[in-house]
Amino acid sequence: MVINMNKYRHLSEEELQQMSFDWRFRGFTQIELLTELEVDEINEELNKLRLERNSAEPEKWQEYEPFMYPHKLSDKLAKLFSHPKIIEACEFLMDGEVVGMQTWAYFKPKGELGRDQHQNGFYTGCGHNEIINIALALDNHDPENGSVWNYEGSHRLPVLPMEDNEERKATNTSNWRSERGISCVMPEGHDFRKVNGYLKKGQVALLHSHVVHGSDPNKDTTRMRRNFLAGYLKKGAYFRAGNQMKREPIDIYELRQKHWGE
Ligand SMILES: O=C(O)CCC(=O)C(=O)O
Repeated sequence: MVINMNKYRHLSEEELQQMSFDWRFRGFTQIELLTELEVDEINEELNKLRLERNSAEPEKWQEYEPFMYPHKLSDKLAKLFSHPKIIEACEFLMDGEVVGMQTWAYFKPKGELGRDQHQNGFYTGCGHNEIINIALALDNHDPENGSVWNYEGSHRLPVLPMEDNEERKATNTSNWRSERGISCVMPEGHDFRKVNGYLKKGQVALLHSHVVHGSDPNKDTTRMRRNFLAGYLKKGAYFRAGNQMKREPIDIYELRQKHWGE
């Protein structure tokens, strides 16, 4: 693929070539973003927000429940959400301008269950390749601590039918209902390869709207698995607000200007 490098300031040609290949054939890709020290600062900030939330409403929150829209409460996280390299990657992969959609943070301590297999497009109702969800690894992620796995190439599938499992549903927390108990059904006899996830602390995974993915329980006895997640929509594309996330387009270029001066 010939890439017009004049358009890109934050991604190298090698990164763009790799991303282009991954997007075409795999449905997920990853880039380097932060140093370990920078991630430590993000972890500190998220931990502070989580503890404040929990102590403000102890009846409502379990210790490690996901945190919705943390960027709204923290300039540090708003800066991360509008990171120029992430925006550039999303513009490249969706071929156009983007708006911000959502942020949240996951804290997966040992023993925490994973998330059932799903396509993000099912929840947001977006068209093919019209939303990208990213996950910044705040620890090293691997199968032992329950990393996200993907069915390679499954982004070429349409939105799949969903199947309920009442027993799994009961494992959700009362404030975060979409983790378990509703999973997509893969086509019978499919031969998509399940690819385990490995991310180093500070790397970012980008997921195509339709790639089928999920995560396993954290079986590690000592390590957490935390991540900062964000969604970026192709400008003008349809999306569903959702009962839980109540999505609204966020002007990510305004945030980038404020925090990065570009
Ligand atoms: O990190 C996880 O356990 C799951 C993340 C995920 O599935 C998603 O962001 O759509």
